[in-house]
Amino acid sequence: MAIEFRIHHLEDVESTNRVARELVLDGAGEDLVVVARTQSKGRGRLDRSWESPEGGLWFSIILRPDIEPDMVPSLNIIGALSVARVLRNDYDMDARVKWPNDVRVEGRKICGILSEMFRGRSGDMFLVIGIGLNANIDVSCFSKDIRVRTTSIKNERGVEVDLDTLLNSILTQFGTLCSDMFSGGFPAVLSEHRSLVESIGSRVRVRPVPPEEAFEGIAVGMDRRGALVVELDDGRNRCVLEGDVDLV
Ligand code: BT5
Repeated sequence: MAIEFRIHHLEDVESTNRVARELVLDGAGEDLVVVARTQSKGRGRLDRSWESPEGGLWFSIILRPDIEPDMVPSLNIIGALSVARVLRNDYDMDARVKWPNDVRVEGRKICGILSEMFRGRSGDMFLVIGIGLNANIDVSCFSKDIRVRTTSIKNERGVEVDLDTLLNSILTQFGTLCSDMFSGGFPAVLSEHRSLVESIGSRVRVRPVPPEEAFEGIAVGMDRRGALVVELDDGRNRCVLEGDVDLV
């Protein structure tokens, strides 16, 4: 059954993930989406910053999923796949996924995802999936170091899009993919995700999180949780649940 999301619109916030967390601690339930016009302290993974001017789609989905912690990456995969599907189907863009969950168009990042898990007041585990999508942004407004590696719907298509329509389309895909996953259809979800992942079959350098020594190998696929499987030079396979991956 598709999820009925409630959407909470805000103007200028520090970070929608932070607002989402505060709402949960104040007793808000799951299936709530917090969306903001701008973020002054948008966050990426590992405390990196996320530039969030007006025109982007900055939102966080609050879920209370009944899953083991090692399955959390599967929900990130669903987030990335939802965005990629909408960009591909509705906006005719060749959106691909850079494992684990960046969405890129011709090698330029258009969307990033930050998931955080924590306990609500009742002690239940909540998951906040924060999604930042460069929609009606001209990338020339980004700082110099990220401008060259970044794109937006506006830059790719030459038009501005309706942000509410975009959000609803992504949430519809997200809800559908979640129901597929919980009804045993995750292998199909993974195989669609895999077909869009840029690095499969290529030599990659992996920097695992939590930090461990970086290593290289051939990205050969993903396991049932969505972890990246890398074939090392000695023939062994190593699975990475979280980390940064670059092509070498
Ligand atoms: C991410 O981290 O890609 C996760 C970004 C999640 C942002 C959303 S917006 C709604 C919600 N609320 C939040 O506070 N966060 C989430 P990571 O893989 O660590 O990438 C971060 C890096 O991307 C930065 O260090 C920059 O190099 C680059 N970057 C920053 N802003 C960007 C943008 N708008 N578009 C593309 N790249 C960007």
